[in-house]
Amino acid sequence: MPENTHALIVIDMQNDFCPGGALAVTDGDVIVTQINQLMAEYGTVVLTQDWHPADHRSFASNHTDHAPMSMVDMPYGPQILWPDHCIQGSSGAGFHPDLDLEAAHMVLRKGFRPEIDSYSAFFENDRSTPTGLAGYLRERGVTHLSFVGLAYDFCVAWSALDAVKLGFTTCVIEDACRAINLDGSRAAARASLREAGVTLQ
Ligand code: VGL
Ligand code: ZN
Repeated sequence: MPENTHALIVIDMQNDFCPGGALAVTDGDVIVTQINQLMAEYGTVVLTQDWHPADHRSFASNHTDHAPMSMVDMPYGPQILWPDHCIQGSSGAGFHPDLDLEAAHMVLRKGFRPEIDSYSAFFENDRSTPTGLAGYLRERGVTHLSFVGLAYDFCVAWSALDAVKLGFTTCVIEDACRAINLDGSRAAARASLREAGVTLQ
C-alpha cells in the first residue's frame, strides 16, 4: 500500500524537454517508464508543468541582442535566457505522450507570470512568491517527498532545495532524472543537494 505521508513530485516531463523539443534534455524521454512505475508507490503524485506565455522574460527572443543560454540581470537576480519553450497550449508544453497522467492527483503549472521565471515547484525565482504546493502537501499530511523528472540541475534541484527548507524529508531519485548540464551545472546541483541534506538515491 502506498503511504499517504509520501509524495512523488514529477518535474516538467514535457515534450519541449524531451528529444526533438525546444529545450531538449539528452535522454529526457528515457525515464518515463521508470517514473510511471514509481507513481504506484506513493500516496500522492504531483506533476509540474512549465507553462510560459509567449512574451515570457526568460526567453532570449524577448530580449534584444541576447542569444539563448546567455545571462541577463532580472530585478530578482541573474537569469539564464532560454530558447522559447513550454508556451501555454502548445504541443511542446504538453506532457510526454507515455506519461501516465491518470495516476496524478494534482497538476501544478508554474512560470505563467511574464516577468518572472519559476524553476522551483514551491517558489518563483524571486524566491518569495509561493505556488501553493507546500500548503497542498501539508494539508494532505505529506511529510516525505521524492523528486524525479527534468531537468535535474534546474527545476528538480531548485524544487528539492526548497522542499528541505520547508521542512519536508527530501530525496531525489537520480536515476529517474536527466540534466541540461550547462557549464557544470549538474555537478554544482549535486553538491548543493548533498550539502542541504537531500538524500540522493
Ligand atoms: C526548466 C529551464 C527553463 C526545467 C524549465 O524544467 O528544468 N529549465 N525552464
Ligand atoms: Zn521554463
